[in-house]
This record gives sequence, structure tokens and C-alpha cells, in this order.
Amino acid sequence: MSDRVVVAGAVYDQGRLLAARRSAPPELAGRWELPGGKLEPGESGEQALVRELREELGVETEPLERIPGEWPLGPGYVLQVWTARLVSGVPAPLQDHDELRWLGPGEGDEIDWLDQDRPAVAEAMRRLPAG
Ligand code: DCM
Repeated sequence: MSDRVVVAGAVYDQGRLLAARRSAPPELAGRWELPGGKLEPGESGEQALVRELREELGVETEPLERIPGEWPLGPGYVLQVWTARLVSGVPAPLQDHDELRWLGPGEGDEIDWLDQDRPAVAEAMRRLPAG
């Protein structure tokens, strides 16, 4: 059986990266992540990403590129990450999160990221577009 995929977005706007603090489940609550969720049958990674960011944050986004690599989550799940551009809307923590932050250059280490997100966050901060 192949692993199920969780997609997450390194969402950029005005030269900053969006971080979201999880409110659930209890073992992840309070830690920060790149927002996203599980791929559904028949979806591409990019389609799942756009859907999840719409559902969780109320924004429209455009995937830019996949960050190379794949990171194990719990048993049976792997994390894949895309960079994405904010197209419209102001992100709001509608589901799964209780706080959002925009991180500028050099601010990537200011928050307590989920361990599994850290390699992709480091790469996303390196790729931060100019504001
Ligand atoms: N997850 C993660 N890192 C992310 C996004 C999600 O570790 N950037 C994990 C948390 C959940 C699972 O993937 O265990 C599914 O995410 P969600 O609950 O947001 O659908």
C-alpha cells in the first residue's frame, strides 16, 4: 500500500510566508504548520491544495512549484509541499487553526513549527519572493 498524501502550502504574499497555528488535535494544538490537508481520491496535489486553503482559510491561491521531497507524518501518511501565491482574500482561521502569522525574511525560526514541517519551511523561507 502506498502512503496517503497530505498537501500543504507555503503561501506567499508581499514577500512574506503564511504560518498557521493548529487548534486540533490536542497533540498538535499550539504548534505551527504550513496549512493544508489530505488529498482526496481523484485530486491532483495542486487541486487538493487550492481546495484545502479555500476551506481552511477562505482564500484563493495559485500553486507555484512543488518543494522537492516528501516527509513522513504518522503511519501511512506523507507530507508534500507546494509554494503558492495568494490570489485573493484575507486568510482567516476558519477551521483547524486559531492564529495566523505572516513571516518576513529572517522570521522563520520565531515560531514553534511542527517537526515534520521544518525542512519544507526552511526551503520555503529560502525561496521567499521579494515583497
Ligand atoms: N499535517 C502536518 N503538517 C502540515 C499539514 C498537516 O503534519 N503542514 C498533518 C496533521 C494531520 C494530518 O496532516 O495529522 C492531516 O491534516 P489536517 O488535519 O489539516 O487535514
